[in-house]
Order: sequence, then structure tokens, then C-alpha cells
Amino acid sequence: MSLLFYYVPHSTSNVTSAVLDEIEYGLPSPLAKRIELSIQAGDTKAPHYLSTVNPNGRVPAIVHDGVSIWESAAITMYLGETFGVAGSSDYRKQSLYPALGPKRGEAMKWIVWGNTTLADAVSRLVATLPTGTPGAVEQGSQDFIPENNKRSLEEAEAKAKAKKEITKCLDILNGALHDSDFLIGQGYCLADTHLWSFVSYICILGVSLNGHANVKAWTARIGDRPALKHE
Ligand SMILES: N[C@@H](CCC(=O)N[C@@H](CS)C(=O)NCC(=O)O)C(=O)O
Repeated sequence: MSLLFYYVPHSTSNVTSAVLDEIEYGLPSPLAKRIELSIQAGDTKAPHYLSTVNPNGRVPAIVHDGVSIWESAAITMYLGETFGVAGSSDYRKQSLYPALGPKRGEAMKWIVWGNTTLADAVSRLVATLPTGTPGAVEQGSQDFIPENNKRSLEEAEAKAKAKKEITKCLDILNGALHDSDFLIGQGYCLADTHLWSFVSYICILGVSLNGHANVKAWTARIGDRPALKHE
């Protein structure tokens, strides 16, 4: 079995990194070989990377037995199905991901929601951040917006709108965690770690969780899991 994980530190790769940490925790050796790339050095735009790993020139990406899989949501679902379901492989006795059925659907719902509804609002907030602010897109990235392209009034409006939408997402998440310690009532699953990684990034951007007590407690609960202790 060959599993390669291409990543850039402090990027969307953190999602896959945390998911892999959960899957590998307690195993005698890691499942994935980690390959660090640099956006600034042009690694994600290198012809070999574009043609064999990810034509989008982005991370994270995995290559499992020669097949490339990109988009962090797809990667989490694939790793969960392949290595996280009890009895699905030699690697895992305890379930980290729901078996086929409605609970699997719930896990997919939260993973995709994080990457679309929540991430869309977050990326619009990030687009307004001055270069150098924690969490801002760095020069060299295909998403970088030069300072002189930012128009102050429109930026302020865009920022307020993005923040309002992030708050709405946090309201939804807070409601879902009202009477449950985890996203899916039956207990922890990899969807918690996937979404936790996105919410942790929002905190780096300066969004406070103080008005969302359930989300705040859940964030601490998932971040305190032993598999993530070295992060
Ligand atoms: N929707 C993609 C987003 C991945 C993404 O945008 N990754 C950024 C790093 S956070 C990247 O690779 N950027 C390369 C570049 O900007 O050149 C996912 O969830 O995997």
C-alpha cells in the first residue's frame, strides 16, 4: 500500500493532516508519507505536480496506490471510508467514521458544509485582510490580492458581510451542538476533526467564539484529543 500526502504548512492541508493524525494514532507506523511543498518556491505550480498530483496547483492532495485525490472534503471522506470504518481494513478496529447509512450522510453534510457555505464566507473575509495579518493569503499564492487592488469602502462592506455570514454559520453549528458533544449524535467521527480545523482557522483570523459556547467547548474537546497533541 502506498499513500502520499502533499502539504504546505499552515494551509488547508492542516485539515488532512489532522484527519491523518486521528487515523494513524495508535498504529505502529504512519500510513502516509508526508511530502512538504512550498507555494513561494513554486512547488504547487511545478509541471510534474500539476500533471501527476493536482492540476489545480493546490494542496492538500493525496495519492493512494497511484491514484490522486484532491479537495480536502473528498480526501476526508475517502480516508474515513477507507481507513476509518471499523472492519473496513486491517488498520482500524475502532470506528472513526460512520458506516454506510444516514450517519454517513450526516458526516458528509458537515464536511461539505465546511468546505462550501462556511469556507465561502471565510475566503471573502480573508480577501479583505491586509498582507501580513494572521491567516492572510501570502504573496506567491494564486489567491494573493495586491494591496493597491483593495478599495477601502467596498472592502469594509465586504468584510462586514462576510463576518455576518460566518456568524450565521456559527449559529447553525452552535445549534447542532446544543445537546451533543459531537456533530453526529453517536459520538466522535472524522467530520468533527475536519470541521474543527476550519473553525480553528477562523479563530486565527480573529473571529471570536465567545457568543457560541457550544462551538467553543466542542473546539476545545476536539483539539484536546490525544492524536492532535503534537500539533
Ligand atoms: N478547495 C480546496 C482549497 C485548497 C486551497 O486553496 N489550498 C491553498 C492553500 S490554503 C493552495 O494550495 N494554494 C496554492 C496557491 O495559492 O498557489 C480544498 O479544500 O482542498
